[in-house]
Amino acid sequence: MAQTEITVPELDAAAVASFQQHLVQSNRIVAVIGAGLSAASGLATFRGTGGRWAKHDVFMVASPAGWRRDPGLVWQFYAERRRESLRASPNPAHHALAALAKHKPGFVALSQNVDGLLQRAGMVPGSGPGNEDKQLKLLHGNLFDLVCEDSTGCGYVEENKVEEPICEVLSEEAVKKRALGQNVMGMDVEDKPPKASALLFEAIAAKNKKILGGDKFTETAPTATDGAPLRELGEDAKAKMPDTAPVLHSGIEKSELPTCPKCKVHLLRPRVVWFGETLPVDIVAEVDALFEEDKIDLCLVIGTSSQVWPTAGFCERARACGAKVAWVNTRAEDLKSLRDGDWVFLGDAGVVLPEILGVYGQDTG
Ligand code: BV8
Repeated sequence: MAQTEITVPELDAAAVASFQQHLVQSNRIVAVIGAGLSAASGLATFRGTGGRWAKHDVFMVASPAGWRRDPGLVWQFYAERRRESLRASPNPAHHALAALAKHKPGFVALSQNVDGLLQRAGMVPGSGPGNEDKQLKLLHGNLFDLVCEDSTGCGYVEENKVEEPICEVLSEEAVKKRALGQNVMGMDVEDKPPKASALLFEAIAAKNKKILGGDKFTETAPTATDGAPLRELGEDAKAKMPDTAPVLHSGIEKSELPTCPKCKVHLLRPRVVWFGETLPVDIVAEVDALFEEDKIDLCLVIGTSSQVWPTAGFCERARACGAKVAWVNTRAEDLKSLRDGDWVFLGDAGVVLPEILGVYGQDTG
């Protein structure tokens, strides 16, 4: 996947100099990382223009309710992201952070990203007994780890499963043919692939809002008309859209999805943290311990809209430990808890990070 080149305005030399002066003296450094770190690798973020949540109802593909309702749709969403991430390469920002980890043993990266790119740049993830000192904490999990959906009764885990496809129905061809969630229950995909439209996704969201209130998504049994065949919806169809738009279904049966090889009963799912699920307990404990330390010298907030909790609160927790804060983002409006004295470096992380980290962002060889 081509790396996207984004030109950035010149950084303020005085700001860079004062940041680097602080960096030299910093031992305990925390980075709070979001999808913007991987943008230069060609991976979509979540909430920006063209972001993932513009195309998918987040609660249909990244929540336990969405999984219970249609695990095939959830798997289609993650199968696509696995392929995109495997095709992408770490960009200079990933490499700069991996180099910083070698120069500064007190550096720890708290990443919301599940794309595996920091690992491929050389950072070693880990948490829990014997791994407390690992410098990469995967707050929201990893696309390439699979777990049994029965995490308590079975608990099967398969790490770094990069083989593609995971199963026939999730192959690129099969997913394209089923056009991610655009199939309607009972429709024979083979000869009549339906053509849903953005209008339909809007109608679905409107329906969810009408039924459920707000934008929370919980299971809704499909109504009788939900299976109604999709019609090619032209512009003038807006007015005629039925008030009960068909509920989208992947059309994938559970039997077609990967089954846990240990219990042979439940499905395998991606080991990622969905909305409404807690972050991995080991990581929560280590993050709490980190923010109970008496001194954090520097907090880098990189490529995140700081909208997802509890990660969105980490910057303030670092400040409470004495940290000075540096922001790296393309959008000033996303610097949620900016304070006087913070460093603000607006631009593509792929360009800015190597520049501000200087020698600390260069490999020790
Ligand atoms: C939980 C799955 C508790 C993996 C994701 C208060 C406290 C606790 C919870 C909550 C709370 N309030 C609300 C909640 C619930 C919820 C939440 O936060 N909701 C939000 C939306 C209000 N939180 C949870 O459910 C969390 N669980 O707290 O458990 C609990 C306790 C008891 C019982 C049950 C639960 C779980 C959160 C994890 C959700 N899973 N994804 C996946 O599919 O990837 S979240 C999703 O958002 C991704 O993981 C993503 O990483 C994360 C954050 O998004 P960002 O990375 O910031 O991406 P975004 O697109 O938003 O922004 C990109 C930024 O980059 C932008 O600023 C852009 O300007 C910038 N940028 C773009 N290009 C570049 C760039 N910057 C630099 N260079 C560039 N080139």
